[in-house]
Amino acid sequence: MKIDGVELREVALPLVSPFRTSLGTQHEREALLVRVVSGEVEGWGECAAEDEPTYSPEYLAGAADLIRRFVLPALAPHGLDPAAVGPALRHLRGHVMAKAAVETAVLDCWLRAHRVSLAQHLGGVRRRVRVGVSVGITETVDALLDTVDKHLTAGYARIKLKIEPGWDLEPVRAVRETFGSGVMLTVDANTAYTPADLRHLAQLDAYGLAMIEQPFAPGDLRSHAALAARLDTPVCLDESITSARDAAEAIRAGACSIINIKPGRVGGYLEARRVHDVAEANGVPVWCGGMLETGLGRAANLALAGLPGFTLPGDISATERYYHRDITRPFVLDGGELPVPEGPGIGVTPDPEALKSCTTSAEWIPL
Ligand code: OSB
Ligand code: MG
Repeated sequence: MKIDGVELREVALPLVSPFRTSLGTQHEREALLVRVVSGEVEGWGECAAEDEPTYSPEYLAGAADLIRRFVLPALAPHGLDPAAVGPALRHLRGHVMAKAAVETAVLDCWLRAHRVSLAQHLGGVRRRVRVGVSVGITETVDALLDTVDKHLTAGYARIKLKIEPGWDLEPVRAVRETFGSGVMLTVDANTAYTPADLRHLAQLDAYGLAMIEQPFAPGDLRSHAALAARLDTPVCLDESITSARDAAEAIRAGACSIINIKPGRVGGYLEARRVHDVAEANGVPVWCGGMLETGLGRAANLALAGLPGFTLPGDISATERYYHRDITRPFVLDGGELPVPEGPGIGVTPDPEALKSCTTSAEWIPL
């Protein structure tokens, strides 16, 4: 089968409420969608890159440029073959999120043509997955307690608090004291600390956290290992892990005992499965991270989260936590779980009206 062409579409979806992390505040999610067309079949991939290169070195306009200029020409000779995408793009250094978006669209199209779901293809074993919610930094501790209360009432299986220097011990203690020891609570610093903060971070051990996520710079495995040696609280890596090889290295270095797997950050769902396999072989639990995805990315993440090693609740929240109006059917929380889509490919498609109303640009590139 041949790829007829690829559409690059940029969308902008206002968030239900602003999302503040140590990296900045987001009011809307701008996203790049890739649509691959092959005959009567099409497939979708959502690029995890954000509008600014703060979480990752990639950014939306850069990803679109890379896809246009280098990815599609390299892909053209291969036809519709998901297994060929990785090898065909290996000579392009980095840009894992841009590559992942294209590979996902090719994979979705190919799976739809073969009437196989992404969950089946990846080796999923669950029809429903437990999910958590990532709670941004708020103006006051009271506002944080209100937000957490709302999410616990909704039934989320885990609460993750974003932290940064000046917003860590106090909010964590307040949440723990207010909601009790039964709540699975974690923190995520998005690299906001330095090795000099080790003693300060060690005080988090008092609050029974299920993990501390990425306190230090992506390349600083040594400080993560030093923290892991000092704390009872497990250390989880996010930004540091961009491949299965990174995962093996981080585990060997003692830098983490849990891994957050984001398919975009590791170059796609096929590499995400390899990260999962490496972690599983080493007894390291994993969970599926989020990038404030639209329903397209969320559907695919749910398929991944059904793999056996995903034993911790992921950052895959219900649609209403992110958007008033998503581009796909909404995902609704049920007993702290979301259903893994069952249809062919990623199992969802955009609603044409909703898609149109949030589109800021669209470009058709014949192959
Ligand atoms: O570090 O996990 C992160 C969102 C954007 C960039 C980085 C992160 C996040 C989140 C949100 O925590 C998770 C979600 O999509 O619900
Ligand atoms: Mg994170």
